[in-house]
This record gives sequence, C-alpha cells and structure tokens, in this order.
Amino acid sequence: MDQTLTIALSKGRILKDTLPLLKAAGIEPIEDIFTSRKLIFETNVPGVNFVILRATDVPSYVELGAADLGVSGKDVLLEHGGKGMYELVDLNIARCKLMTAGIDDVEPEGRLKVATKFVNVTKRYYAELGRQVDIIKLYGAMELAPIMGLADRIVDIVDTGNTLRANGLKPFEEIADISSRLVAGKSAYKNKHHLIQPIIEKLDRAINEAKELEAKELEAQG
Ligand code: PRT
Ligand code: MG
Repeated sequence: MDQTLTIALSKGRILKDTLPLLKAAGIEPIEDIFTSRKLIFETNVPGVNFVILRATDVPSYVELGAADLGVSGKDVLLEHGGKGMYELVDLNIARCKLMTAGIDDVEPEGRLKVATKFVNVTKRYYAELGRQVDIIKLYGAMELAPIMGLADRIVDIVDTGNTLRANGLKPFEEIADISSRLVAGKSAYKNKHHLIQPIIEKLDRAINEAKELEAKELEAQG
C-alpha cells in the first residue's frame, strides 16, 4: 500500500493558521518553513511531505494529482471550479467574505463594469442575477479601479472593511462566505483513504476545540 502523502499548502496568510491545525493532527514539518527557502518539507511522519505553493496554484496540484491533499481558500476553489477534487474539511481559518463594492450604490444604466481577480466567480454571480457586465481582470489593488473610473464595481475579499473604507469604497452584496478548506484529489481520496481519514478526524477535533475556545473568549468579553 502507498504510504506517501503530499500535502499542498498555500503560503501567505493561510499558512500560519494551517500549521497549528496540522500539528494538532499529528503532522509537523521537521524544519521551520518560515525561515527556509525550500519549497518541499519533510514532516515528523515518514512519507508525509508538505509543498508550499502560491495560494492560487494549490487547486491545480490537487486536481492533477501532483499533490494528494491541499489547503486552499474557498475563494480560490470557487474561482478554480473545484474540478477533480473533494472538499473534505472546513478549517474555519482565514475567514472573510467575497463581496461586491464600489463608491456609489446607484448602479449605472446599461452594462456594469466590474474589476476583479475573481473573473469566473464574478461572471457566474452576475449571470445568475441576469445582469449584463463587462469584467476587467486585475491582479491587485482592486480598490483603485472605481476611484480611477476604470470600473463601477469591484469583486474582492473583505475582512474588517478597513481597506475599502480607507479608499472611500463601500461593501454592497455578499457573494460568498470564505474560509480555508482541506481538499483531496479524487484518486488520492480513493487510493489513500487509509492515510487521509485519520487526518480528517483529528482535524475535525482540533477545529471544534478552536471553535469552543473562541466561543468562550467571546463570552468572557461579554
Ligand atoms: O499575496 P499573493 O498575491 O501571493 O496571494 P494571495 O493574496 O492570494 O495570498 P494571501 O496570503 O493574501 O492569502 C489570500 C487568502 O487568504 C485568500 O484567498 C482568502 O482565502 C484568505 N483571506 C482572508 C484574505 C483575507 N482574509 C484578506 N483580508 N485574503 C486577502 N485579504 C485582503 C483583501 O484582498 C483586501 O486587500 O485584505 C484586504 C481586505 O481586508 P480588510 O480587513 O481591510 O477588509
Ligand atoms: Mg495577498
């Protein structure tokens, strides 16, 4: 039986919340990921490796079987389409919302110009509303688009709302509630079920403990 397991992790803000959960599931890298320049890390569990990827690349690795498991933001999964993989666990980390935003909530007549890096999600969202839109693909600083007159709306991630506010924008509609998810490639899930199932169970336990702790802290705050 195949005893190797490759887990693709999103670098950036998701990573620092992912590692404690994996540690609670009994898996930790044998060297410090944050100070190393390596991309592949062995773990304390023989045969289990982490690969550290750009967040948007994780679904491709999992879909095509180059990695068995992956940790990815729901926004990234929605944009990718989730083909070839199963979503196994809501890790309840890196939470935020995917929203529309703009300067003025009065919509212009005719086609709406929408700037975003989430082109597929945006197309689907407005198609369901039956709204005609022109989508402008951007790679960053979405907030600038309405200010500069490039677009009427943006579709972007909102957490505290500070970034929007600081740029004179307001959030309008919520498109999706986002958190990071554990995903498995379809064939990995079938062929390595004996390795994956115990990880799911331990993650579920760790996530519930984190939720209980969070609830207690909220209660203590009154
Ligand atoms: O940075 P890079 O281009 O390499 O990739 P990335 O931006 O995809 O990675 P990273 O590390 O920023 O992580 C992104 C993932 O974290 C997203 O795919 C989400 O699943 C999740 N996440 C959670 C967030 C946020 N919260 C978040 N606040 N991703 C981005 N933001 C940004 C947002 O783009 C906006 O600029 O923070 C700003 C909004 O935050 P507030 O608090 O001002 O509203
Ligand atoms: Mg970023």
